[in-house]
Amino acid sequence: MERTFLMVKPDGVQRNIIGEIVSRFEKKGFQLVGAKLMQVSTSLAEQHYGEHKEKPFFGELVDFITSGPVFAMVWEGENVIATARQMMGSTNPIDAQPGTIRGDFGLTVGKNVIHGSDSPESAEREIKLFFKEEELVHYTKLMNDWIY
Ligand code: RTP
Ligand code: MG
Repeated sequence: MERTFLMVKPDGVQRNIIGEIVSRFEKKGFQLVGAKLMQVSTSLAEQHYGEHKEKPFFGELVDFITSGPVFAMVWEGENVIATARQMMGSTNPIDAQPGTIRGDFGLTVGKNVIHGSDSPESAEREIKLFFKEEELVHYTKLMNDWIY
């Protein structure tokens, strides 16, 4: 079963929409296998967003993601990586469709509420960066028989 790393960014935590966001993925049928409220350090932020190191917005991005607590999560399910990206909507909320998380809650590209892994490689890398193996829970839900 595929896994992805999702994170409610500091703006989402401050705006009290952790529950709303978790609820969307639960209702879709995905399974939460790990979660924690945490403060991201500068070093973790720089590693997490390493692919953007040369971009002009890198400094702002690191400052923003370390500006307050985030809610880090690992979710499991068939095609969860691509589906979660669809549910998040486009990076810039101007382009994000209504019904997506960024389309419904975001206004600016800098404060766009949620992060999600963009490929199986990023998912594996980001899960390892944020979670220890023992923080992830293996369990079966009987409800899954009605989903798959
Ligand atoms: P994320 O990594 O946070 O899930 O977002 P994403 O894949 O949709 O977008 P990505 O290209 O990876 O960019 C990472 C974050 O950088 C900020 N950004 N700012 N000022 C700008 O032009 C600009 N472009 C990107 C966004 O907050 C984006 O989520
Ligand atoms: Mg990205």
